[in-house]
Amino acid sequence: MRGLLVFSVLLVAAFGKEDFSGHQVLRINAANEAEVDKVRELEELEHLQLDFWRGPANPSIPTDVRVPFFSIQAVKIFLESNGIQYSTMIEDVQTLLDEEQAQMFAFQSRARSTDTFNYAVYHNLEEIYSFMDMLVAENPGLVSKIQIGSSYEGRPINVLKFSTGGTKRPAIWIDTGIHSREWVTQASGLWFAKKITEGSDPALTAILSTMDIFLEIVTNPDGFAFTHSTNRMWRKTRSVNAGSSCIGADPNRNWDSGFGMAGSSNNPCSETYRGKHANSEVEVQSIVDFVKGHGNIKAFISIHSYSQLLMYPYGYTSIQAAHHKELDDLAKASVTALASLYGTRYQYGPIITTIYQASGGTIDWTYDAGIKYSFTFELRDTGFYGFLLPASQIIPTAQETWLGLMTIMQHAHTHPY
Ligand code: O2S
Ligand code: ZN
Repeated sequence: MRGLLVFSVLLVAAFGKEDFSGHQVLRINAANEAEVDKVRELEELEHLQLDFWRGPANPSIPTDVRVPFFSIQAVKIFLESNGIQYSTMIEDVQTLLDEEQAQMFAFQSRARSTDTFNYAVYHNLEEIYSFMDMLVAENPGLVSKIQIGSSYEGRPINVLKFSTGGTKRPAIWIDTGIHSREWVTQASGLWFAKKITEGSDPALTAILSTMDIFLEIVTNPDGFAFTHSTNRMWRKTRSVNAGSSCIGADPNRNWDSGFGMAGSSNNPCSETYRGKHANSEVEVQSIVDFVKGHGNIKAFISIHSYSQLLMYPYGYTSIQAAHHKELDDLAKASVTALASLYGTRYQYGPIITTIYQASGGTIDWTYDAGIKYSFTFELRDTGFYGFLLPASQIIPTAQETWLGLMTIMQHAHTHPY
């Protein structure tokens, strides 16, 4: 085992990709708040280099954490000595990564059209940007591409606009991939983009007769490129933090909504580092400028994975949103429609009680900016594969999520405000 580990570390050095051989993902089931607090102590031990995939939140939500090989014994001893239940969710992260890479390599092809594009595999940034250009070229009367900014490393931040006419019509915004490692979301975004152009659904045609749809598939291009080139588990942006060797800020903690409150970190090495100040990340500022410039966005849906949740504001406070009842009813209708296809069950509710306190989040800002129908989806799964969802689940995930999205979009269309 040790020999294999040494070899894989050398391999990384040779090819630059981070190797996760021997890394395990543990699922920690804290029985009460005291045990959750104990798990939080682990978060502070930077030398363990733990990567919390989810949590710690509250006793009703398991905490999933990726543990490097060299920390596994220490973490298991800590949990066992505190009587905290845990199980192994992923035995070896690199094994799943190797399978994912093999699948991508096997199906790598340069699609000549969005009809021959393979939606059932994961694609890199270049393939996704090429898809966007093909979709625009194939649908000149419906689809256009807008560059709303450039990323920290200078990549274009592209948004697809779907419009049948008019100017500054009431609009719906959907973004995927703000956390770069949540690959099923960008992959679903590609499927959504194609679906919108198919014109076979009268309900969608009705929406597009009076509303525009904006879809940002790669909302964190630098982070996404990094997940392909170097570290598949990267979540944040790739900005340099003055005074720290740690890179990036969490783009879902960087918005000017409860910024800096509990539910984010001021440590640049944390996965939930909020950034130097609100909107410090250009990937966030670009959306803020676009939303303010447009001024007529009626629904804002930001898509993450994993956990199978549909959430609405707030994340930074337990104060109920003014439209709590309407949002809760709409979330219930949305997850019911989603479940109707394959039986996939979602929980729903305000961010802070459905998952955990999170400050500086996207939809808290959009809601407080006046966009009533602000929602965050957490796609499949509930913690078998986590971020490493097999590509075979991309299309089913996209298909069921679309039903949930349509429920929200139809409500926004029939309930103008
Ligand atoms: O941590 C996060 O950003 C959450 C979503 C928030 C709305 C709480 C996901 S990535 C688990
Ligand atoms: Zn996320």
